Amino acid sequence: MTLDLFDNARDDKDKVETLCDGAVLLHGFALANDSDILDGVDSVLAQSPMRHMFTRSGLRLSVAMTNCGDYGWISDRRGYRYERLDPATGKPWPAMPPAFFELARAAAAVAGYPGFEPDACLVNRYEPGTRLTLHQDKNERDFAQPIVSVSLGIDAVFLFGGLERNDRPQRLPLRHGDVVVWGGPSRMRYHGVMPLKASSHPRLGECRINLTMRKAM
Ligand code: MD3
Ligand code: FE
Repeated sequence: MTLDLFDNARDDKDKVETLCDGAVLLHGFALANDSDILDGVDSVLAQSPMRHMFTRSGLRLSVAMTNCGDYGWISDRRGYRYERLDPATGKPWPAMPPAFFELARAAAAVAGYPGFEPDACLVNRYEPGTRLTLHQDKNERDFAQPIVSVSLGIDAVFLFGGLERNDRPQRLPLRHGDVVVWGGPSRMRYHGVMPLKASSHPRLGECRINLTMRKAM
């Protein structure tokens, strides 16, 4: 049985909100399947553990990451790119759990992007104080493909800016179960995450997990 009491406490659940041209926030869209999704996260982490990657210039990323799917996003002294093998294990990334794929596909369809078939899922882990600085996602081959992000665990304040780094970003609170689809003209917007405030989630503890599903190749 799922914790319906918590689900029902969310009066915004099932609200579909257009954030800007091409970007849609599906409030609580992952709540109905959240235990399958979290089981999927556990199985991915058991095969390809979370790790802190480094940038080309040798800086350690404060967000811990791993991946699943045919391709995984990595950063190291040679830069950012997608790879078929996990450098930590030498093996292919874990298969994308069906619950991830189906959620991404369904969310993309609701947002107006039917037929989405992600081949990569980046799993990001934030702890209180962790932030993600403004950046664009541009390591994927086809920018016409949307990106689907799933927020799990403690709340975050997401920043979404414009197409220029200097455009003042808007702040958007994201909660456990929220799904955002970024496509069309929003796909190349700068975005980031404010330093996480301390709080606790019943299943994940003092932690936020974000899944970012993409068509990398
Ligand atoms: C807006 N992750 O991994 S997901 C990332 O919460 C990343 O972990 C954030 O940005 C996180 O690259 C945000 C939401 C997101 C993802 C891709 C986007 C927003 C986006 C691409 C274009 C515009
Ligand atoms: Fe990003």
